[in-house]
Formats: sequence, structure tokens, C-alpha cells
Amino acid sequence: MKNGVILSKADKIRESLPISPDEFRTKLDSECYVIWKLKVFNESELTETPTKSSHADYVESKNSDLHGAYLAAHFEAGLWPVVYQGENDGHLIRHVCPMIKAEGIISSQGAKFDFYPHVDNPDLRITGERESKLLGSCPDTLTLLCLRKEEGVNTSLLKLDEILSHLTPDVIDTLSKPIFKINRPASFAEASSVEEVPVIVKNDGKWYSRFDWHNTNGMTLKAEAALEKMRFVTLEHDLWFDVPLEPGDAVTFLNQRTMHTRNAFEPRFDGTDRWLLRVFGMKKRPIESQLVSPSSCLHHLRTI
Ligand SMILES: O=C(O)CCC(=O)C(=O)O
Ligand SMILES: [Fe+2]
Repeated sequence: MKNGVILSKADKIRESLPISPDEFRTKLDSECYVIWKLKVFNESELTETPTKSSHADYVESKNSDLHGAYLAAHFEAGLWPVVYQGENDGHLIRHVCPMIKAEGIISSQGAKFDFYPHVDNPDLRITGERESKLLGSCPDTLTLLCLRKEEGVNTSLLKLDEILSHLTPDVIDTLSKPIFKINRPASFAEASSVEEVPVIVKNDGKWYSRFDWHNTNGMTLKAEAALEKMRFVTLEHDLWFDVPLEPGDAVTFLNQRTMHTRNAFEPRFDGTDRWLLRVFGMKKRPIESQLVSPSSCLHHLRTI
């Protein structure tokens, strides 16, 4: 079973988070992100940075203790790791590094182009919208663990509340109307889109978004004009925060309360390229009818 080995390793590992789960969750909810260190991390034991998605099984078996500890930290923080049907070949842990086949694609496995501010998997239901019985929701959290860093290549974060504070009430009102079309991101094997959804939703006094610079379109002139204003503000570099990640460091952030970016770089494909491990998390365990195959995996969410 896919992910079986690393999930059972995760089951046996305790205390892989460096701070208490309460402190982690409080900080995550108030700041929208937490930077933390994996307790056991040995850089010299890592394989080479993979260059093909088909290397995933090999890398996972060679680095299985690390993968297990990484998942264990999620369980400890009360986050349920998930993977989406049609993405990452069912692996819970995604290799965020340049892959030969994806070099020119704007995705976490691309490199040549700037990856502009976005929310991951924005075509799925976001917080504040009615949950689907049959499809998984957009991830609540994203965690990136740095295995190999590259000078000058950064993950940057932007807070949604700060972006909205630069927009007028009229623009915010338009962005909350169901007049936008979202294309499924390039990391999915098959193209798809949703229409008539809002870009932002307010729930319990907080805003959540599905903004994706590359995949959002307005369905009316007014919608496109409001979106253009939001796009412009998200490129304001004063609002960006470069996450300082050394090998062994991780950042967990609220996917729908922030946006993230990565600048372009030239990959070498020689086993030494920049390499992060990404895990999507849910604050609540998904309901059974949203799972691809509930009898064999409690983490694989349906998207079609
Ligand atoms: O490479 C990065 O820093 C982030 C890439 C990204 O957008 C992702 O993994 O979802
Ligand atoms: Fe992303």
C-alpha cells in the first residue's frame, strides 16, 4: 500500500515537534505560519535530490525514517496529512525540487519561471463554503521541510489580511461574489476548472481565499477589474516575507489565509538541486465519503 511504510513508522514516533502542540496551533492560528525544526535530521543520510517523479518510491524507502518523523510531527500538531486524487501519484509527501519533465511548467516541480503568489489546490472548496460529501476540500495547511537549500531561491509568504487591507471595500465586495473561474493547477495530471466561485470568503470573522495568480479569471468585466487590483497588490514585494529555511527547518502555514511564492532558478539536475518536502494538512480528519478508497487509505481525497 502506498504510504503504508512511512505511516506505520510515523505511528511509532513520539515527540518529533520541537514545541508543544498547543503552542504550535496557537501560533499557527494567530500568525498564520510557524517555523520549526525537525528534531532528528541527518543531512548526510539523504539521497541525491530526485530529478524524476518515478524516483519517489526509491527515495521514500531510503529516507523512510525522515519521512515517518515528518508525518509524525503532523499528527502531533493535530494536522491530518492528505494527498489528492490525480496529484503526486498518491504519495503523501511531495518532492518540491526541479524535475526534468516539469522544468518549464509553473508548478512546485518547475524552476525556470517565477511561481507567483497562490493558494494550493484552489479549485476545491475553501473554508466558509459548504462542504462537498464527495470531494475533498482545499488543504488547510501546507508544510515545507527543507532538505537542501539554494542561495537566492526563496519561499515567500504573504498574509491575506495585509493584501485585503490594500484593497477598497468595493473591490473586496466584488472578490467575494461567485463570478470567478479557477483552473486546476498544473501539478494535477488532468486539467479541470470550476466556475462561479468567489475568490475570498469570510467565515467567523476571518477571510479565506483561493487566489492563484496563474489560475484565476474573472467571469465579468467587473470581476476581472477587481482581480487585476488584487493581482497588482500581491506583487508588492514589501508585503512578501522570505522564509529563512536551513536544512532540517520546516514552515507550516495556513494555505487559505496566506499566499506563497517561489522565484525562478536554473536547475542543474545533478543530485544537488534545492529540495523541500511538502505535506498538505487538514485541521479535521476528512469524512469517509470524501476518500478515494476508505478501506485502504484514510488520507487520499477524491477530486473527481
Ligand atoms: O518551492 C517552493 O518554495 C514552494 C513551491 C510551492 O508552491 C508548493 O510546493 O506548493
Ligand atoms: Fe504552492
